[in-house]
This record gives sequence, structure tokens and C-alpha cells, in this order.
Amino acid sequence: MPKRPSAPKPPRRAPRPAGNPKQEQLREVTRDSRDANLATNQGLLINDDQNTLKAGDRGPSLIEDFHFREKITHFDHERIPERVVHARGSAAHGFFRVYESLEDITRAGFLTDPARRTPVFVRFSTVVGSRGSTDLARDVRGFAVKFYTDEGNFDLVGNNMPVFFIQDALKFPDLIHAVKPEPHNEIPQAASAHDTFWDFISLMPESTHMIMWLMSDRAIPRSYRMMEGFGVHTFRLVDAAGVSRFVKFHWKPLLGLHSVAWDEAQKISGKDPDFHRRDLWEAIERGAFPEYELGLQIVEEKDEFAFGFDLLDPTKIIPEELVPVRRVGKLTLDRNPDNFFAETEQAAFHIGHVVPGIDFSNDPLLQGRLFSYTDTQLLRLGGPNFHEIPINRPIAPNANHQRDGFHRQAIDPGRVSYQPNSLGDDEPRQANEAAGGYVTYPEPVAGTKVRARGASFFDHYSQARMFYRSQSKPEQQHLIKAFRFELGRVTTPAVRERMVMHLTQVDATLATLVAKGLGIELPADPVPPPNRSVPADGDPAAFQHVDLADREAVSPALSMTSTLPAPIASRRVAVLVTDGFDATGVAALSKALASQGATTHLIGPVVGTIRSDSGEAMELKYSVLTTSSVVFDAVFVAGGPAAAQWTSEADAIDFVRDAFKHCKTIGASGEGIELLRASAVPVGAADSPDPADDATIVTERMTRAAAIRFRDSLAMHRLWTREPELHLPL
Ligand code: HDE
Repeated sequence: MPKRPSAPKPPRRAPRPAGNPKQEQLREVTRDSRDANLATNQGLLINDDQNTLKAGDRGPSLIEDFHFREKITHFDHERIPERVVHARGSAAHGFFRVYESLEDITRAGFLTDPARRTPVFVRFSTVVGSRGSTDLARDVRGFAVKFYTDEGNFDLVGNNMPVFFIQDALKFPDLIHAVKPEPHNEIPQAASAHDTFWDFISLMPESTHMIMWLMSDRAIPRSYRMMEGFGVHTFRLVDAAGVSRFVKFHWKPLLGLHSVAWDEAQKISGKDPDFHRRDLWEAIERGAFPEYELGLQIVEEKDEFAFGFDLLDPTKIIPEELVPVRRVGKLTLDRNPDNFFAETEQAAFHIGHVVPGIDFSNDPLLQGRLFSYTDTQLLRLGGPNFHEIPINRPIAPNANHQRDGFHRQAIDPGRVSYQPNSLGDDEPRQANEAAGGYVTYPEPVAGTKVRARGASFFDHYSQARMFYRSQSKPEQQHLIKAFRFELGRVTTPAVRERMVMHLTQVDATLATLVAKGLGIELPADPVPPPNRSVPADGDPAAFQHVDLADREAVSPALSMTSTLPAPIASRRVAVLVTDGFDATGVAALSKALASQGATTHLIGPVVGTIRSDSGEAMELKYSVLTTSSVVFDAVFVAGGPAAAQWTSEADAIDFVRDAFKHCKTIGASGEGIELLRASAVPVGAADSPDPADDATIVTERMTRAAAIRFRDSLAMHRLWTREPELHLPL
């Protein structure tokens, strides 16, 4: 078995073009003595990096100062255009391994050899905001995976939602223009709650399904480590015999599927806008490696038309209950990038980067993306040689006759740069299929040239309805409130009304409750607003919704509660402590949590040293001023003689009150209970056998039993049943 290459580690120094061996030798000789010194980009050692060259020590600067000019020119050009969408992102290295050979469905080497450890680079992102925007925007998350396989790079460029807003790539610029900050004043940043977005959406019934996902808690994940990923489009897998099957790609997080509350998201945006980036970075640094299983939904070619929706329509899912998700392998992220710009920013994903055994369908959105990604890299990365940037280089050799262009790194030897040739033994030459040459699946295609989409694309509401009906009660309530929030920020009444009229076609209760929140009266017999995505000469009647699917369908897998209780590994618990706190109780809690990988963080009135009741001195990294409960998953207030002083500290009261409002597990012992009372948080009991009991966990002294109850409650993620007590009925 040949040795597999490990994850490509970008060189720490500038990549050296392979070339003149003499030069290389010279470099070897001088490297050791020179590496510790500053040098210019030409290798000249720098003697003074503090002062520009001047005519006299109080005189004007001289243009002769080549060092200053090189340094400042480089600095002036440090920024490159951010991605037009998905500008804000965070990434990690890792590896993928398939559980068992999938040779029955694909010839892709990395999916047929369980011994193979394929290096990957994964970039998570938001879509709408600029590069410096908050991680916690209500938004779709990108989930882009680059597999460095032995047969070339395969990029699975997906999202954390399985459908998309539009059916045809031609509408993408319109969608993005509508959702980005409004062009006259560039407001709002990283938010869909504004008129232009909802104006567009309310005229595009095909967006309704995606909008349900966007208004659901999926749009505000707790962590990149706790969200699903989807390839969205239908792709093809092709086996060694050339048989093709349709496939939908899924990523299933092993930590379960979790989100924060909307109020929590907005507060995190202020307290720690890097929350998701930090969470990913810290988890990997601590060795809590994020893991996701790759899932496949396979549809035989003969079943292409067996569903009440079109497999080529990216606004539709295949419910897991109809076609189960087969979990076939695991992705593990185990290394943070060394340099954000070089790796995360310069990574160039492209849906067209495929390997033998993986092919495309005719999904019109997918087809459009096949053009867009290379085109965008040309601008963003400054030319056609972005594949030479270390993070984008395949581990498979990539000899060809492409030459020159901006930023070319390779020094291509020889006189031959064409094929066929006889002067260079015709090398490199084409590979036949047996040797791994990529052969496109010979799908028969026939038709008339038209600008049109299939009639089967016009069922706009059935799956939106299925999504809503499949949610748990708390999830439905969050969705209704998200609509109230977003449409409540829309200033044009006609836009709000049109949106609510779409919702009447999804679910009557949903529409009624959203309308109520907006002060809109619904007619007794609501009519859906017309579809305005109609060609100039099109018949509007032909573009209206048609019901093709079962109106009563539900898919339990669509509810995030399906992954509860979930592992608590890497969950963060805040413990409020004061001088003389009950160290034994806190240790019992920490031990119970640590046994399953959760971490405890001591928070005091100020940072610095604190003493426990046993006299032990401890360093506090956080105070109630420097952090907040929104960046923790649960809160415990430790007892102790000074704990009652918390009741006079507004930041401590907010700490506990917010945790309660955001439905987190809360506990307190001894004098710490006073803070719960001061925060108007009901005081519960330590002995409920039900982990989903939303009462606070209160005990005179922290016992092992109470600690275990706290831990089990944390595994329920959030105690959403608490919410109705906190708000007026919807
Ligand atoms: Fe993208 N998308 N997209 N997209 N997309 C980009 O490529 C585009 C779509 C997705 O971390 C751009 O390098 C078009 C669906 C991710 O670097 C650009 C259409 C899905 C990322 C582009 C879509 C995605 C991008 C911008 C409609 C989920 C970030 C910068 C036809 C399946 C990748 C870039 C990263 C990025 C075009 C729709 C996922 C402009 C034209 C659907 C995760 O090329």
C-alpha cells in the first residue's frame, strides 16, 4: 500500500519555485545564518527598520528609500476583494475516512477505500454580511469542504440548509442585491430584516420553502460544530461499470443539532461577534475535534420521477422518511489554520471540482454555479493561477500545458506547451478511463432551446408547509416570532401584507399568528399573491402554485429536537464565585461535567485572584463585566459567605436573568440562591428525575446527585418549554 500523503501543510516560508538547483544550494548555505534577520523581499538584510531615509535628521524623506517603498507598497496592497457572498468565514483542516467501500455506487477512490485518510479543508461562513460582520446574523451558513483526494480535489460547496431561495441561477444577483445592505445608505449590515429583501421574496413564491428554514432556529446555530450541512442540489454518483444514481449529500454533526435563541444571538453579536469563529478555534485547540458524518440519499435513475416534486428543483428536499440518509463516513476537523489570510481567505472552492465517480445533474441552479465559481476567483485572487496558492493545490499531480498569467509560481521547463506533440514524447498526455481519466456521464439530452422551467417546479408551498408542520411547538413559536421580527422591521405595508398572504398558503395558524404580530387583518378567503417571476411574454397563470404533494405530509427528521438529548462535550458552563465560595460543591459540579467533556469557567465580581473556602487561591479569567451568560450554555451560582453581595450587582443580575430568558440550565447553592431571587428567577429543586424539567436546580450544598441532574439538563441544550411563561401568548 503506498503511503498516503498527510493533510497538506502550507509552507511557513514563501513557496520556492522549483528551479535552478544552484540557487537552492546557495539558499541552504545561507538560510541558518540569515533566518533570524529581517530582509527585504529581494533578500537584502535590513539594518534599520525604524527610520525612513531622510536628507538630514529633520529633513524630507528621500524617494531613494527602496526599503520604505517596498514595505509600504506591499502594505497598501494587503487587502484583496472580499467574497461577494460568504465573505465572513472561518475554517479548519481535517480528514475524511469512509466507513466501508461504496464501490457499489461510486468509483471515487476516497469513497471506496476505508484505509484512505483524505485530507480536507472546511470553510464555514455566513452569506450576507461583510468580512468583519457578526457571526450571529440570522442567515444561511456556508459549509464548504475541499477534499484533497488522490484523484484530484473534490469540493462539496454546501450550506447548512438543504434548499435554496431560487430555482434558476439567473436570479442569483437579484436575490443577493435584495438581501445585501440597501445600496443608498448601506444599511443594514448582515441582516435580512429590511424592505428590499422582503420585497423581492414576496414577489417570488419559489422562495417560500427556504424562507421557512431562514426564519427557523437553523439560521442561528449554537456553533459551526452543531449544524448540519447539505450539498443542496441533486448530484450523480457513478460506479466503475458506468451506472449512475442520483445523490443528495448531507453532513450530520455528532454533537447534535443546536441553535441559540434570537435574543441571545443579538446579544452575542455585541458581546462577542467572533463567537462562532472563536468556538471553532478553541474547540480544536483543546482537542475537542468537530466531527460530522457524511450522509447519502441515493435515488436510482429509474425512480427519477417517483416523487411529488422534481429532483432537479433546488427548492425541494427528499424527506429522510422517503429516502433514508445512509451514513457512510466521518469528517474530523483537527487542525486550525496557521494563517487566516493564506488559507481561509485564499481558499477557492468550486462546485466544478469533481473526481471520477461524482457527476452533476441538470439542476439549473447547479449549472449556473458551475460557471460562477471560477469566474469569481479570477477577480478575487487576481488571475488564473489561484490553484497554485498552497491551500488550493491538489495533492494529486497536475501537469498540463496551461502557461503564464498573473502570479504564476511554477517554472515550467522545456519547449513544449501543447498537445499533441512529438518533441516532448507527447507528455503530459490524456489519461484513459481505466487510468483515472474523468469521463462525463453520458446522459442523453434532447430538447428545444427554451428559456423555461419544468411544470414540476411550480409547487411552491407544499414543502414549506411540511417543514412548518414538522417542527416542535417551541420551534414553531420561534419561527412565528422571527417572521414578526423581520417583517416588523419592514417599513412598506404592502410588502408585509404580501408576505403574510404567502404564509396563508403554507399554514393558516402560522399566517394568523404572524398577521396578529403585525396588526394585519386577514381576509376570510385569502388568495396567494401573484408570482412576479414571470417572463415578459409568459402567461402569469402558468406560473402560479400547483399542489403536487401530500398536503398533510410531515417529516420528523426536520425538527432539531430529533437529536436530543445530545452529547455535552465542549459545552461551557459559567460558575459565579465570590471570596470563600464552596470549593467542594464547585468541584463536584466540574467533575460531573468534565466526565462528559463539558468545561466550567469561574467568573467573579472582578478578574484576578480569588480564594475558596479551603483557602486555595485561584486565578479568575473572567468577571461579570468582561463576559456574559450569552456566551455560555449554563449558569451555576456557587454558595459562600460573600455570595449574597451579587444581589447588588446589576451585571450579575443580568447574567442570571438572561440565562433564564434564553432557557438555559441554571443552578445555585447556599447563599448563591439569593442571586436567583434578585433576578426574579423562580427557585426550583434539585431532585427532579426529568432532564427536560425547566425548573432551576437549587440546593443547599452541591451534591453529586444535583451535579448529575445539572449535567443531564445541559444535554437537553435549552429548556424551551420555559418560554411561554416569559412572554404574552402569541
Ligand atoms: Fe455560492 N457562491 N452561489 N452557493 N457559495 C460563492 O464563490 C453562486 C449557492 C456557497 O467558503 C461565490 O468563491 C451562484 C448555493 C458557499 O469560499 C460565488 C449561486 C449554495 C460559498 C457563488 C450560488 C452555495 C459560496 C462567492 C446560484 C449551497 C462560500 C465567493 C446559482 C449549495 C465558499 C466564491 C467559501 C460562494 C456563486 C448559490 C454555497 C459568487 C451564482 C445553492 C458555501 O461564486
